[in-house]
Amino acid sequence: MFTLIGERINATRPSIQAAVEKRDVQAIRVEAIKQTEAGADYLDINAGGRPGQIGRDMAWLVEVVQEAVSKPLCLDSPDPLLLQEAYGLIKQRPMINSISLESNRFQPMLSFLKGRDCSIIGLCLDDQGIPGSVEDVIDRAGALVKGLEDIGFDRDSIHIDPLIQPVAVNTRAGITAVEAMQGILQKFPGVHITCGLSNFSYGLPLRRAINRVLLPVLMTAGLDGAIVDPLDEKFMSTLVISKMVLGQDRFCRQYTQAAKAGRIL
Ligand code: THG
Repeated sequence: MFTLIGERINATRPSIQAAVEKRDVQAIRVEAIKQTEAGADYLDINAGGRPGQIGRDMAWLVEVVQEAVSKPLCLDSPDPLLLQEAYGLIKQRPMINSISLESNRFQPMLSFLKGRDCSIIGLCLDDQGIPGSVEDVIDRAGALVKGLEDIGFDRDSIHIDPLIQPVAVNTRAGITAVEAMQGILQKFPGVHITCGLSNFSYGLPLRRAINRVLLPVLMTAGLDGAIVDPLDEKFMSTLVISKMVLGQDRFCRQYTQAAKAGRIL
């Protein structure tokens, strides 16, 4: 199964930031309901960074979204204390987004995660910053898997994010991601691979056209989840077709349903 994480409730988006500041329940409800209807499996919740407010903002978002829909949440923050507060409010097994290898964050995050019932996104980020080579990405994935397995997580709960680079910055960003994903799955079979797909097209015009081609390329390398905008209808159409092409749609049932409903574009 492909794990679709709806990215829209993110306070780095100005409209969400404004809704959070005004405590505009309706604006957030609409985002939660629309993404759920569009087929999101999880709703990413990122409260942004209002100084001194972020804990309260995150708690408010979690409560408003859970009132509106019954979907598991993907709690998006690097701060274990903030995650701990939000975790105390959740009603369904969440995804924690994310743990990284940065030395001031790795151990505190492991302490928070130990004994909790959740899935977890592991970012291939350490003190050296963004990984340079394919081997770097695979090594970091290995360190994440080891740290998480050591505290009791099974591979099915681990989603590795190799951190896709903008292709406008690095010509080989796409092929590096492909090779890294293949290598991770070869060395650590059973883990999941996810990413924020839109990083790749950063700085280029017509980003959505790029994102929806990148998707099946990466799925062929083993990507089985993504943090994306599920209201992008052409993207969602590409996802349905890609699953069918890659043998993940028995009897072409989902494709046929989507076609009937006018969702193949
Ligand atoms: N990996 C992981 N988590 C992540 C990311 C990642 N969380 C945050 C981010 N990246 C994914 N989420 C978003 C949320 C919103 C937008 C992009 C990524 C977004 N982008 C518009 C744009 O870029 O054009 C902004 C304009 C708008 O307001 O719509 O909205 O990589 N693990």
